[in-house]
Amino acid sequence: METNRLSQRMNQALNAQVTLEAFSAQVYLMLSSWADDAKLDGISAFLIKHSQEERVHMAKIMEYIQERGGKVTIEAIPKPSPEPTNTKECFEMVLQQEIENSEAIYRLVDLSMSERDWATFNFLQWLVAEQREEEKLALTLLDKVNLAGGKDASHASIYELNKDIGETGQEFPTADEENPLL
Ligand code: OFO
Repeated sequence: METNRLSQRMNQALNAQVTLEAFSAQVYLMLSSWADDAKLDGISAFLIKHSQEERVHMAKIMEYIQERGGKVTIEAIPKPSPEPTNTKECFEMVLQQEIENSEAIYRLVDLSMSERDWATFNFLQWLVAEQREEEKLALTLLDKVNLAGGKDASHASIYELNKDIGETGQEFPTADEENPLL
């Protein structure tokens, strides 16, 4: 008897999203490491916490595939693009990454609708809502960077920006809470 409740195509597409979330976590790690090297400790701390959030997304999708009787296959994670050269570029990369994630999730929603796979459609609504929040956060941070002077920001405004972003809250559960398999 077939016990995988996901179509082969959906299983593969969700698996690709697992890899994309892992890639996203790598992008945030790369940005955090750039910020640390640039002595932006607040920005670096924010980005490393966000990297963990991407790992929570990855773990939730893995758990969903397994719950439906599917198979998770761990693939290689591509190398992130080169480091930014200033804070504005850093937060443009953050926004770009989030938009690409949203678009990949929308393609999954389209697939779930075309297959009338309502369980997956329902699961994906959590990620759609999550992406809406993440795009909002990324846009707000980019606005702050631009207000501080963008790529021509003074040392004084970068100092304030670093402090402010370091204090930006990120409410998200740990991977352990989200995925008891971990
Ligand atoms: Fe920041 O996004 Fe995951 O999905």
